[in-house]
Amino acid sequence: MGSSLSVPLALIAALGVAATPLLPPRAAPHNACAPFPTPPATTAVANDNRDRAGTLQDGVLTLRLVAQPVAWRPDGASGCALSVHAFAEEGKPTTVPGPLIRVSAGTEVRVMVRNALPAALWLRGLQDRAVGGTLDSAEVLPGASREFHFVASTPGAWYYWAGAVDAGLPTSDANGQLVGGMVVDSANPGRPARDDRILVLTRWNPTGAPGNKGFQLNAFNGRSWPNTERLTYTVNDSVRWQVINATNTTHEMHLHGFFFRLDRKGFAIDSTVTARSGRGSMRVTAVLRPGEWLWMTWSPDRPGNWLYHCHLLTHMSGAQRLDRMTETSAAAGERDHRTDASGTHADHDMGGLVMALDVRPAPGSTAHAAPAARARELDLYANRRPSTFGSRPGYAFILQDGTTPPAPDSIRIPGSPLILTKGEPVRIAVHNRLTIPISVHWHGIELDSYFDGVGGFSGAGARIAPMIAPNDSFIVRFTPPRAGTYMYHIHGERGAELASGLYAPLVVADSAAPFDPRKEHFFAFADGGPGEDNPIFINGSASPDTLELTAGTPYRFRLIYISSDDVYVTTLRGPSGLPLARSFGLDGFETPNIPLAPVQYPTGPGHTRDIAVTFDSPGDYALVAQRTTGGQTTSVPIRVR
Ligand SMILES: [Cu+2]
Repeated sequence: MGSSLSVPLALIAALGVAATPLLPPRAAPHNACAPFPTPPATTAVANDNRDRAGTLQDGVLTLRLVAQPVAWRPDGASGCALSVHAFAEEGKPTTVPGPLIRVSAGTEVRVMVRNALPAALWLRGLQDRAVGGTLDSAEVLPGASREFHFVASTPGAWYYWAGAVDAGLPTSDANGQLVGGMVVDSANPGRPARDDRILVLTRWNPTGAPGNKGFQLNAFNGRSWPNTERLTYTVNDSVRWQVINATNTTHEMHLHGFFFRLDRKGFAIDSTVTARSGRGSMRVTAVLRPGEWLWMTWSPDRPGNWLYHCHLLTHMSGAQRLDRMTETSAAAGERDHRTDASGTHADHDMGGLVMALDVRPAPGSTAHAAPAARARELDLYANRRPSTFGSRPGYAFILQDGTTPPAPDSIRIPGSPLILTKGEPVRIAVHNRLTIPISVHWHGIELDSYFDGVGGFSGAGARIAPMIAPNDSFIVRFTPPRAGTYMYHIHGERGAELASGLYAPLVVADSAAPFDPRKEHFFAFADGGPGEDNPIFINGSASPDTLELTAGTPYRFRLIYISSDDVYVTTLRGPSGLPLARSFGLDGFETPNIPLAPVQYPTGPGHTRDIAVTFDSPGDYALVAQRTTGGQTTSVPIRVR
């Protein structure tokens, strides 16, 4: 018997899984795993979804699956183990997520499923997903087997799953890892497979977890940050990902530094496919609702370290690491407010649904020279004002106006809008006046990795951006290449800095169409302060002032969504129903020829939206935000004269 490390590594090697963690796997501190029940002796292997399960012969895929108990270690061999149920291909190690069924459209699939668990299982998803079809379920009794037989006709990134009850989605209890990808490729895919990857999201969210309220663990292909796989690309690679949300909650998946094209979306749970290939909308963030999957393509044109992560804080914060399960919320808050700069954002503050991308320079390329053009110089201060939210401080990014820095306790929420010009270099000195190290992300801006704002990670090779220590500053340089609406915000956090104000609009205007404050208005949708059960803030207030506008004037509304975790439905209401407007830009990427439609959309954090609206007639209008998880609303009254 080898050491506890050697067995899983041998299994990984046997499967040809070359998962490269960003950082050495972090050994769990002594006793950190104590709250978890003793796991089964067998450890699941993280499935990177590069190997197809089963045997393909004469156009028929044959696969034998078994559902059984297993220890799942989302942080690798030295991390804590969760006792879960998962699938194995008979005779092979159990994997999380389950074995990948991957076939070309038209392939006949025969899957035998054996239930080695002590309770009955309901199986779903092992069937064809022809558009318009409905999903069946089938019960497999303990010790019994059942065969599923179908022809996979419809391309998509589906999944199969099992649970104790005949439910519509995977659960997030011990059965939450009883899911596996089922990818059906076009019969004639016409693209190289090298950069094609499948990312399956799963979740563990027990009820009654001790201490750390709201604790949950979310994983990419069976691994959780900082032990997720590091994906490696070369500049100009053509990258395609099929991202499958096999969790029972919504995620807002954000790519740093690059736009991606959303090619196709669908629901694993009801056979719907939404083809978008005609327009291929461009995004930096895409929502994945429960049971939803997407195809996305992108091409890195700049080297460096980048992230792909969920923008919901509870799915990407360090608080969801398994070795912090024992911490109470109060202890976590205490730790989060410590003042030392030793732990960086990357290795300390993030957890869960975060994936590192390592983009290497193209062969033969050399580092390009610093831009010759003279940069516009700005000084930006991260300020703090005590007792802003009851006894808790408020924060803001404040731009220096003139030659004198702003007072350290001057704040406005959201922070100062940055109005930049497309193609014009800017140099921003970020001064940290807080008591904690910070890291500032320029969300949606295509810039050099070093300035992307993930302290301890952004950059390349030995040149890694530091955290900005208290009383220190950091110079950010970029030349925005695209006009649109963006934002800047603290990246991740240690306490509740985002909810307490550390975000602001960032506009890139075209020099041919300069920003016009009379006709362009920001609406920043965010949390109304730290803690729970706060109102929705629109532009820093739960009861915003009335906006006075004029009928017949074309306006541009720039909407910015930066709550910690909430999705808001935004509605523009008028005296006689819902006025029509043109939503012509999402995430800063403008799309031409969008028809007029009512303004009414659910939007999660990490998005921006541009709306063109002309009010035909005077009256009282309102832009209303409503939380999807509750009835609470905040409105901006708009009086049109
Ligand atoms: Cu998420």
